Amino acid sequence: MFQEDFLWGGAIAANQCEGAYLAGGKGLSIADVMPEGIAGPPTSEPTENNLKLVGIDFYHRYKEDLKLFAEMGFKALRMSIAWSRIFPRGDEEEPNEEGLKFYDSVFDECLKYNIEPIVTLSHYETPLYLAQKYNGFLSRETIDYFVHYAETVFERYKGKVKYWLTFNEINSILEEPLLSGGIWKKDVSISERVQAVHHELVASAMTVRAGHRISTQNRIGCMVLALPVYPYTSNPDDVMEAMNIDHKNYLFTDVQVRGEYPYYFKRWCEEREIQLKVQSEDMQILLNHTVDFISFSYYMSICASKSVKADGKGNLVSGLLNPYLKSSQWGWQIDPKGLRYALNQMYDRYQKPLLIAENGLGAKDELVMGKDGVPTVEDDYRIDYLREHLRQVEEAIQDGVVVIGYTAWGCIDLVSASTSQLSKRYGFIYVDRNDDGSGSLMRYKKKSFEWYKEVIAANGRNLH
Ligand code: BGP
Repeated sequence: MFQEDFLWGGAIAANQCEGAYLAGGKGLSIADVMPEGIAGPPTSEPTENNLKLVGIDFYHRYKEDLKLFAEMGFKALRMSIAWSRIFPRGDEEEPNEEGLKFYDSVFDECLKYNIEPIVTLSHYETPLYLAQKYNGFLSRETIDYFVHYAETVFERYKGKVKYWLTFNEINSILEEPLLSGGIWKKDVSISERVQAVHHELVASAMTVRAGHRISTQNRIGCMVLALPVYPYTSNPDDVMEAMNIDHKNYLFTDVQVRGEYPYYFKRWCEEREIQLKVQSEDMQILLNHTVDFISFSYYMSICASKSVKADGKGNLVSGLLNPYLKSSQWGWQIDPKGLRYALNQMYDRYQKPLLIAENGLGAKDELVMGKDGVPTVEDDYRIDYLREHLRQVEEAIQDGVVVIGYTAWGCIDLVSASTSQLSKRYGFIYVDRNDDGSGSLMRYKKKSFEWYKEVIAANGRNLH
């Protein structure tokens, strides 16, 4: 049984939906110069083939979109603030009032429908200036710029927003230093990546401190990319390999939730000749300002082997294909039970409330004429995916795990983070925009729209 105040909703990120990349005094962010997502190199300036520059024009159409979310009965909307709308370069003292006003209007509109905003402070959209001038979180200075930004929005939206997430998928920084850490330089060594990790973790803890100081109502969570890792075979070498990958991921939540680097971190660094630069107060800050809840994205699991090379594709990380699972059109392996497993693993380790901040199926959709003469998409495959995952959430709740919400990723079609395509659609709402940038930007309800609306209305009681 889902708790009565379960936060049913959807999730989006500013850089993937807002567009209007220069409107209202916004500065450039790294997303504005990554036309191929992580599939290709960044460009020196925004280029026309970058779909994120227009996105789905949420900046101008948020009222229409929020109305549709409200019609589905959303209790929550996970969204991000584009840091570069508030601080166009990232290192200014004074915020950009127009940027602040925009989010005032978005939050007011959410609250009008009793939709609780859950706000990510940094979702793959570091201001470009900070990336180029400071190499993002590789520099210690960026900690202060980030905390100043966080304090500014905590003050401004006090009373409107109480759920906050610090860094989206913080553990992806080891694989994607530009996307996740705003590190502009090429060839980022493992030592530099880990140094940036430390800076993000300290920034996250300082943000928790600031958030709690500014309002006792604030509930501040971390956000990680959850990735159950199964040993490929029962060979103990494969089991150890799976454990090592787990350790690399748990490193982040261990610090953010427990407040200290885990016992295995010292050896891990020594083996890689990493010498972390830590300031005297850092460890105390990490210890004293842990998060209130844990959120994570879940799309897939992977298999790990010591001897066989990875052959799968995946959400920023890839492993070996699991012969027992099917894959999405983008090669991500579909594993609903892995979500129950992830929830249990996480709860077992931390006993903190969990929020599923992202989950969904990226698929090619075909717009067809509906019975009522309005175009729609018959996305039964998406309904099946979501139903199976939600059944497993329910199982985890029966297991005793405390789950506070589920925000389906890309509740309205938006630009993909990894490939920057629009044809990789996740939404309950179809947006008429294509990979070549053509399209009317009109919104159409898919079949899954009605389905999700019924799930929310029944508080998940109709999933079986
Ligand atoms: C996560 C990101 C999201 C989102 C999602 C789906 O990694 O936090 O921003 O995009 O994955 O990935 P993609 O858009 O690459 O299909």
